[in-house]
Amino acid sequence: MKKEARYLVPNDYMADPSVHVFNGRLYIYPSHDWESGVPENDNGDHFNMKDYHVFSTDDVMNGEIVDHGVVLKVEDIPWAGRQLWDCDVAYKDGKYYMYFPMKDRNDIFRLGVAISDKPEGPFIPQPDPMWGSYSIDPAVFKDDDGSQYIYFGGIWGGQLQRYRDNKAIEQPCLPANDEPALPGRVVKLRDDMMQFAEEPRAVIILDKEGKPLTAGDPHRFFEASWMHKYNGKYYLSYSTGDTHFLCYATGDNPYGPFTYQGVILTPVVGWTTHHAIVEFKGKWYLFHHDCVPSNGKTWLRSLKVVELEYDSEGNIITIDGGGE
Ligand code: FUB
Repeated sequence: MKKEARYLVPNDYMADPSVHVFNGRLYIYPSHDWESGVPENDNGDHFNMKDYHVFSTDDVMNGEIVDHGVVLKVEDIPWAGRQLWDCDVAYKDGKYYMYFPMKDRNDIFRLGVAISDKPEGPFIPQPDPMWGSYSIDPAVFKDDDGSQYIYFGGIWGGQLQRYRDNKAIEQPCLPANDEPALPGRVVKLRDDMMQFAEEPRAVIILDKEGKPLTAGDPHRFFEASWMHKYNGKYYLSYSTGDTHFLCYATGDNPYGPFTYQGVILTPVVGWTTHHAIVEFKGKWYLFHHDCVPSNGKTWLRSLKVVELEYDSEGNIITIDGGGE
């Protein structure tokens, strides 16, 4: 289905939106793309982001989008190497916690935490990354009982193929096309929100026959996890990376397993696809990005929003991304 969409920040390149409603207002936490001159490769070196902005609004499709400015930057993070990719923010007991992936000085992606008293930041980084953290794309989900979980992980440039059972392995290893796909990860956060409360678990996505999606399946997990709840069901959504879809799978608890359901967004203009799904003032929205304004430059992406709809059975109605 083709639907009316809005570019949210027409004067700058912003990507990878995480979106939450705090104190009745909608806050957007994107990555900040820029022309760094680093050549494009499968490792994602061209995504050489160095700071984050926060945006907020009280009217998604028509209202003013307030830019709260730079809220965290690479040079303020004590363990910094390079590349601030997709972040997310969670709230607990009067504080806002930003979770962000960045390569350390050994060029290994870790997840960091930065703290603020306000949803719009600025965020003060902790001296070290979270213990036992690895890979990219943290997305925080708060369940109805107050427990908070981080979904994370991404293959290729996201480095997930370098880990097994949460330990680094000597040789990176991607499964063959007929083997189960590499799963994303989910982990409960400790009560103080600063560390994992347990070992991260694999997020398994099954087909309708109960078999794990294979590495050769065009709808398998690649990166950009997001979790939301609709009518009591857990909806895991994610990007399929090199096949350029946003897909979803449903389950009955935050750990899964999840059963594959379908495509949310068909390919956009641009290589990556990334998103957040949020309810605000009684409507559901898909926030994502594409490269139309930069004429297809993969590393210069623009934030977009479109209304999301479900049918009477709770299936998400597929949106036309306008690419390919
Ligand atoms: O922005 C860098 C990476 O591109 C993100 O971490 C991925 O999800 C993809 O959007």
